[in-house]
Amino acid sequence: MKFKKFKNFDINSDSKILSKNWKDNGFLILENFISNSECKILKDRANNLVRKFDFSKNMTIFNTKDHSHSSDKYFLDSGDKIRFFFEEGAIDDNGELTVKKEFAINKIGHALHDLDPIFNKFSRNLKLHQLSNHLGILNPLLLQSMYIFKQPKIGGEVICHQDSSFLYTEPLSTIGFWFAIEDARISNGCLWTQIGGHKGPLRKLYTKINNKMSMKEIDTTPYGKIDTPLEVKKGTLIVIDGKLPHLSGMNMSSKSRHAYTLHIIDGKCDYKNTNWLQRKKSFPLRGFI
Ligand SMILES: O=C(O)CCC(=O)C(=O)O
Repeated sequence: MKFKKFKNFDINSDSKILSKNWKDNGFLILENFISNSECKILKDRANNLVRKFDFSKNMTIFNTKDHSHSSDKYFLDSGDKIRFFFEEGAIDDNGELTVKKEFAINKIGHALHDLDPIFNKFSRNLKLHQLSNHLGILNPLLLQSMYIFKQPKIGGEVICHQDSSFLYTEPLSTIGFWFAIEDARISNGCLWTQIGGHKGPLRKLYTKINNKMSMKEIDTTPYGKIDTPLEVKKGTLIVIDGKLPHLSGMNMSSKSRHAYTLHIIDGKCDYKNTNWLQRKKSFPLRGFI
């Protein structure tokens, strides 16, 4: 099945077709949303943060298959911090790195947008504010950011999920902004989805039970066929409905696949205190402007 790639998106002239694509498909592909120089600025910054990171104190692996990070304080407290998570394949049985440090990190999360001046400047963007309003989020709040490396040869698989399972509001309001900082192809682990898959129910809830995070099944409807690769050029923004099932495969190629993601919620909705990501009262969520 085909979907539209907006070439040089303009919210005013594209407004109707944008709404139709969003409603029908559950995602939008906006090519050239950011420039090559913006991609370079973010990439250089992320690489610099990794260079300065002292990993001798913590080596938490990010793994979406068994959620081994779920019991890890370093992960659970990272919602309002800048923290570093390793690729599973980057650490051997003796706890030693199998690759150089700059090729070992799976992602940096989860408050780059508030704590790092470069990511803050990039994320607080009027175009994203207008787009969020257009998609029905009238009071957008920036909740979570991640710089994802999908490293060559060892870039970990992200299994099929819906973002609202992890960032749950009542009513549902989560939207993901996924910026390709490098070209994303099938070979280096691009996103895959089911067109229109957001029309199904929310299947799972990653929620606090007895003070521990657990994945609870709330609807047994199986996911549809995740048969659509979203191959995109660097500079493309993919906008993802919180209920759209999506995944990315392992990166076995020699090319990395960097992406920056930002997740927003509507401030009018109830963000649950059973979600894993919690912020201190003294560090409230803020909008784009
Ligand atoms: O970039 C990836 O490989 C997966 C990202 C993702 O699924 C997400 O941010 O929800």
